[in-house]
Amino acid sequence: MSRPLNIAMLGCGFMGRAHSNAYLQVRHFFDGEYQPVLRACYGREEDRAKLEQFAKRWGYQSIETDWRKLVARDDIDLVDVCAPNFLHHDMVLAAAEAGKIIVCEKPLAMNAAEAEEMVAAVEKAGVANMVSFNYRRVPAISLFKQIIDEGRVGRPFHYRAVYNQDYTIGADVPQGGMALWRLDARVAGSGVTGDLLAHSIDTAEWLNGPIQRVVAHTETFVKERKHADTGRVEKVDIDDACMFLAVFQNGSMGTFESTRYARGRKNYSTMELNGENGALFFDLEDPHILQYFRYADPETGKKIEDHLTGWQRIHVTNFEHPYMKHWWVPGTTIGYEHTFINGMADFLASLEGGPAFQPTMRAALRTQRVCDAVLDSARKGQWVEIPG
Ligand code: SOE
Repeated sequence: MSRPLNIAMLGCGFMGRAHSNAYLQVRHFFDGEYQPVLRACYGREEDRAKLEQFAKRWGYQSIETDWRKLVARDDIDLVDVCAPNFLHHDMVLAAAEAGKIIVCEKPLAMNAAEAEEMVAAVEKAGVANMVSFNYRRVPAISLFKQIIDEGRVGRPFHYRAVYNQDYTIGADVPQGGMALWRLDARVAGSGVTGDLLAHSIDTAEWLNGPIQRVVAHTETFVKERKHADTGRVEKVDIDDACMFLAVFQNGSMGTFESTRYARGRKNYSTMELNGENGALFFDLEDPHILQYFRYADPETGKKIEDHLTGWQRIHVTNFEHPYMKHWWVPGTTIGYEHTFINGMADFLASLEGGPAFQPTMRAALRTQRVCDAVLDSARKGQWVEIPG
């Protein structure tokens, strides 16, 4: 039997589209009781034309230009926060107060202090919640996790993550406004640390456990940019690039690099784990492939290295691979948007009594604490411990 789940979408940009698509598609591919209904979407009064177009394109039944009014509406079950980062805190607090189920885009908040209040609010209200760190739901990254959990990597020594783009190299790229709010620290909280490394940290902690301490260096290559809202040239306060070293609680060492100045790189995210008995490597520019190096048998610990040993490229599209039995036939591929659909399927399943969903806001608070520690370390030029 199908049960309607009435959605309020706060934000109609890139993530508003990705999440709306997930609600529309999820039941075409994953069975379940809850049927998402696109009840209403929110945008600012000054963006009304865009909001109306968004509502029409995705099939929202109504629009609101006051998000507080929308969050409080009785015909809404789930509030999805896809607005720019500075709004996450107030929107989540209001949604929790109204007793709604909450989906929040990453990063959870502008900083850990805000994130703590958000976690306290959703836990006090007892509302189900998820943070959309969508890359956990790339089948090859889920398989990365499965192979670790199967004990095939053994004692981990090194974890290496990169997340590079190149779209802000031009000094004439403005900061702020609808498209480029990620360059405005007052709206985004931070630069690549909160926007890109938050993804790398979330997957790193999921795959390799908690990070204990970090030491970081950040750089802002273009110091002033025209602001799209004010028209004035203003100081740039975000980190354009960030590199940090990490020590994980399991004793392994990590390196993380992120920049929006890596000419040629559009959304280049890689991760590698080197363990005693094996290694794994993933590259988002080759998203269906997981590379696996098998050195020893996990059962016997016996070395299996011989003249055939080498990196294995697993094409993660078979029915036995994570999520893939819901999609097409083996060998055919899925894309970026499917990571949001896979995530929504897991979240809806958790609401229906299935496995608990991760990451919740509590889990995302850890990522936020690591981001804060990275930025703090870069300011101080010294190692910083992660609290909690
Ligand atoms: C930034 O360009 C961005 O859109 C991030 O905000 C997303 O989280 C990332 O997945 C793709 O890049």
